[in-house]
Amino acid sequence: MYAPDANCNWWSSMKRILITGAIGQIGTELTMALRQRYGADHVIATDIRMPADRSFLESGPFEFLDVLDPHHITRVMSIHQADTIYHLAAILSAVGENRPNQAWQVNVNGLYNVLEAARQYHCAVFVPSSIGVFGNSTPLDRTPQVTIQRPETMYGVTKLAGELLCQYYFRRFGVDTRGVRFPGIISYETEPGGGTTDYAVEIFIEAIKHKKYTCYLRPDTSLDMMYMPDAIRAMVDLMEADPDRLEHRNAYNVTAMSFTPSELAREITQYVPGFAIEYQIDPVRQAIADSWPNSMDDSAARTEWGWRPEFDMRAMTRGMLEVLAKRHGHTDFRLVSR
Ligand code: AKB
Repeated sequence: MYAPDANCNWWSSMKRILITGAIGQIGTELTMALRQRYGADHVIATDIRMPADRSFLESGPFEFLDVLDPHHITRVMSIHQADTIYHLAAILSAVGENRPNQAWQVNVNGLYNVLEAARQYHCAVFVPSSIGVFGNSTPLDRTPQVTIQRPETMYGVTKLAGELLCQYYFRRFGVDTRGVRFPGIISYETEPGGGTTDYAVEIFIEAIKHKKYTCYLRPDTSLDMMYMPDAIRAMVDLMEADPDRLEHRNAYNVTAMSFTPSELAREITQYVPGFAIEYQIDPVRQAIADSWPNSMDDSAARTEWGWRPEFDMRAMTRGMLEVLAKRHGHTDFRLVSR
C-alpha cells in the first residue's frame, strides 16, 4: 500500500481530494491509498453507483455524482472545498465501440464539465489517458512520447480529445492538469469493465477457479501492462511532482511490462500446474489491440518526475495468484518459488 510519508504531512493537512468514478477498477484502490496517505476525511469518493462494499462506504466520505451534470459537480466541490480532482469516470475501449455516443458523452463532455469546475474552483486535475490514443499509423515498438496519434476507436478519439482539452485548460486558464497514458491495469480488488486489456485480469481469476481460460486475443498480441500498486504510485507521484519539471504533462507514456497472452499463460503455469489456455478471437477487441503499441517508451516520465515501475510480469503474476488463491480458499494451492 502507498503509505503516508513524513514530507507530505503539511500538504495533507490542506489537501481536499475529490475522486470521480471511485467505484471502478482504479478508483476503488486509489481511494483507499489516498485516504491512507492524506487522511480519510480529505478524500471524497464519488460515483454514479453506490458502493456494494460496506467497508469502502465506511472508510470516508462518499457522494453520488454524475459528471454529466455540471451543477452537480460544482455543488459537491463547493460543499467539500475540493482543491484536487482525480477524474476517473470513463467508458473503456470495448464498450466504447458498442456505445460510441455514450463514450463521447462521458469521456469528453464529462471531462469538460470537470475541467470547467476545476477552473472555477482553482483545482488541480489528474486525468488518466491511455495507450488507446495511438493507432495503426503510430510506431508500435518503443512508441515515443511525442508521435503520430490517429486512434481508430471512439475510446481513443475521446482520450486524445481529453489530452488536448487538459492541455488547453493548462495553457489558457492555468489549471494544473496532469495525466498519464495508462496501459492495461492488472489488479485483484475490483475487476475492470469493458476494456481490451481485461483478459490480463480475467486469466488469473479463471486460472484459480477452473485452471483454464479462453482468451479473446491472439496468443502473440503484445501489449503494455501495469500492476495496480505501480499505477497508484504513478498517479500520486505525478500529482506531487514539481510543476516546473513537467514538460509533457498531458499526458505521459508510462509502462511497467509488455507481454503476450501466451507469455502470461506460460508464467501462470509455473504456479498453477495444468493451467490451459485456448483462444477464441473477438475480432473487435483484436483489431483494437492490434492498433495499440507493443511497448511504449516512458523515458519522459522517468526524467521529468522520476517514474520507476516496481513490478515486472513475474512479480505481478506471483502477487495476483497469492491473493486470489487465498480468496478462493485454495489452501493447498501450489505456489512454486523460483
Ligand atoms: C482498455 O483496455 O480499454 C483500457 C485501456 C488500456 O485504456 N484498459
